Amino acid sequence: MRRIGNKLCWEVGHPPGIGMMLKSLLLTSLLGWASCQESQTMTPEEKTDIRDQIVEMFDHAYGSYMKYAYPADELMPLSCRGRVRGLEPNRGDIDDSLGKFSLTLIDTLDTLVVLNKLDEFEDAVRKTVRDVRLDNDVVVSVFETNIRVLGGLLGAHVMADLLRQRGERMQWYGDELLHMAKELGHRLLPAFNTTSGLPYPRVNLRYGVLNPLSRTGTESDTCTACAGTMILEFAALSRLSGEAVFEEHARKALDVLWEKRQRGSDLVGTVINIHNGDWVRRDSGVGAGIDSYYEYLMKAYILLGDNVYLERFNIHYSAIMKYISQPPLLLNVHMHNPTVSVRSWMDSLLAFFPGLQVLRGDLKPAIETHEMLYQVTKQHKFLPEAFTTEFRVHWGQHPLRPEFAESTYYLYKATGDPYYLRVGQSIVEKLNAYARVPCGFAAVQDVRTGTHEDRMDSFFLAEMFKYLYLLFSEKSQLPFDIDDYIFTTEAHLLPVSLSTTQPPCQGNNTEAVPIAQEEDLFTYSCPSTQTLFPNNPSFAKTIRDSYKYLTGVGRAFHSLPVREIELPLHDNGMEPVEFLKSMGISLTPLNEATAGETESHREHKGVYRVKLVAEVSQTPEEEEVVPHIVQLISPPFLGRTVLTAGPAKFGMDLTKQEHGVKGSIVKASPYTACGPIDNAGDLKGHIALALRGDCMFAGKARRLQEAGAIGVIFIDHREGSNSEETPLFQMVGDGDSTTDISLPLVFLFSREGAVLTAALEEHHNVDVLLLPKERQLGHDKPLGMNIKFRLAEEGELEEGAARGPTLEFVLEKGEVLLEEEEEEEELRGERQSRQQYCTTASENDSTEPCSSAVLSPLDSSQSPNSNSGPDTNP
Ligand code: DMJ
Repeated sequence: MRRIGNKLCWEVGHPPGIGMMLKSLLLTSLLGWASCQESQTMTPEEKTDIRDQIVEMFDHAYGSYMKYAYPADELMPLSCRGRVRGLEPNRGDIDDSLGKFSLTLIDTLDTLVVLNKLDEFEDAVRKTVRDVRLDNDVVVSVFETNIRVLGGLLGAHVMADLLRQRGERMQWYGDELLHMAKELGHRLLPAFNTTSGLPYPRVNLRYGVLNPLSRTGTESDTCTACAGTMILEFAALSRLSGEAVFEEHARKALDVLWEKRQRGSDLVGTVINIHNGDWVRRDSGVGAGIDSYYEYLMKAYILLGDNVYLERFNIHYSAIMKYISQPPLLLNVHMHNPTVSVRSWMDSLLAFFPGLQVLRGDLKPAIETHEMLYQVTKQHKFLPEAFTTEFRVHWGQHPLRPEFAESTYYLYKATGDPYYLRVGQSIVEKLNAYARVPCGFAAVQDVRTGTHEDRMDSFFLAEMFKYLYLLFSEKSQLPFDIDDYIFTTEAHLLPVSLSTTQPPCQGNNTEAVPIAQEEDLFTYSCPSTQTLFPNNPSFAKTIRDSYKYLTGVGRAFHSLPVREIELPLHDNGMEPVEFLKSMGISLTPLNEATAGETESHREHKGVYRVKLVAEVSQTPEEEEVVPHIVQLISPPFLGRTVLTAGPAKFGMDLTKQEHGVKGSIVKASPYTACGPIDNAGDLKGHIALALRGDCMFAGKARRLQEAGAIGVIFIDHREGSNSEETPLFQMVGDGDSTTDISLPLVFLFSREGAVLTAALEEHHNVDVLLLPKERQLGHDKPLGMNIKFRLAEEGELEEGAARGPTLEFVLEKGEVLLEEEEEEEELRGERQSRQQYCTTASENDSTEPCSSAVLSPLDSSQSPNSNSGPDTNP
């Protein structure tokens, strides 16, 4: 047992680890301190109002699910019906959560108890016991089924048992939920049948993994979080059921991940080979792909009291704080070369991390990162799935994820600062304003457009409402002592008393080898008010205040030194500032910005000195997405059907191919191109069509390249997506080198993809041209000027004129006009031979009606944008 000063970190009667972080760290004592804080207070009445509002919202969401969707797995809140796997278009790997086991009902059970809806809970448990089958012939994600369904059953069993023991309710309950949990545990176990002990990512609930009827078992990789997020549920199942096998398997998987950590950096990668334990993706962060692995090490220690988990967590945590944390940012690095960030964007899943930092007692970075996330939500209403280091949208989807609410709850518990109640209030208001629909709450397809998606994931009911309700509730208002429980990653409640329940098998404990590590104040202990806030009741506010204006337009997150550039004047008759302004670049003359400059510098003839206000082109995320097209050129289309497409950051650069890439299209088999390609013979020399989802774009591209395809058109699996409503993005690689991929790759949203597949079905032979939109055949370019910028070499300009980098711009109008004319000639020739093209600029064809399938080009409001989907989500 360890101490901070004289303060015990857990309460008398509990062995080490039990409830430690929850009872003391989380933090009754801090609330006492917090009450003296002068921050925006919230009256008890206001808190009650908001809590009532949250209950009303829950009723709307859960009521809609039960009314329109149950017994289906999920509600489709726009169609007001249930989502049944196989009856709706396949959405790829997202659908692996759906096992025809009334997912949302099970995921919601213990939320009903937290919200004091005990009648509804009893009724829902009866329905679960009566209706739910766990032996369906469905391939499901092991990770999702574990955290949502097994966790849901266990959390509900624990609550049912509690109510039964009180003698008022649930007297009929005979541990049925625990029996179901045990059955499900056994159905997941075949996934662990690998030489390494790392689980397969998917399992067939009826046939397991290796059975020929299972339709799974060909995968070789899994994500780190997928393998490392089993221990809480599996250990709880073992300890409640008396069967050791579950805890043993989960612990073995954690042992493998620990063994495979990069010994130099103590970081782990994102994807690992389940057979040989080699890292498949070596980028390392705290968000998508890894997140709950770290969470479960810390919480396994809290739940099970085993020091090994804490020691491992602490070593990883030091590495995270050394390499990944750049407060307030958390940026992925390469696990072998951790001093270099591999991304300039963050994903929304990392929003859970401040909550974990609270459990670890590291409040300062938790407050900083949380504040940064809050600023992002203020700017975009919700946390986009991915956003850049300058807080622009990188991927605009928001599936009503709860992680930000979760961290807000932990920070409020830790600081008692009513500021966090205001943050919670803003979450509630935004959900009502922007996600509420008549049949529930709908995910946001793109935070920039506010369009909805027909999905309401079960975690919205399992997690979001729990954290929001708890945020606005006093301990005394809850039906049980919340501090006796730990939240799983899906916010299911497991009792910390499990740590006193010995594992059924004592012989296989993970060995506690003492691990040398740097220790700090909180390595083995929980924080105290005195340590964290010595004489500084405004602790949290002081930290937050430095991050208040993070997302101001054109402002980087840290103050950059003023960069000077010198803009030489050329004899073009235009003022450079005016000229650049016309291009959307805003510059401030240095004499307004800097005092104390010598006149000679300011007035040098031919050189205009400016301060670079916006760091244009400095960061990769600012890159403009160059719209591409898929143009159908064989009869009867003859170039009239033009589909707007997104480019890829890897593979062949189509902007450098003068005439694009032409070929006839063939559908890949399997369509997702995630397994061995069956129809290599058909694909050879053709452009492959492949469905997005299930595995990485890069993996698909490699397989199709090997099969002999000459290009790939990826088609979105998200039903109804289209380029008019969703900004284009650039596909990104898999985090490793993609230089081996030389194919041209483009991406079509599903509505455009449907045009192409319909064309293929009808005409069998469809030739297409892949090229940047601006080079669309038959589409005249407006005449313009070619502008070149270059940085002058030091000393290249007249002596004394150039101090520091110098930007030169040259207008080359005449030369370009000549090229334009040549191109015009070429196009005219092509037009004559093809007879007709649909383009407004074409003189000959202006009377030809455009095919209805011609999709409008991106308008200027959509371009430029730099929206690429996170590469963890192909
Ligand atoms: C939840 O299912 C879990 O929190 C999981 O760990 C990852 N995130 C989703 C919700 O965003």
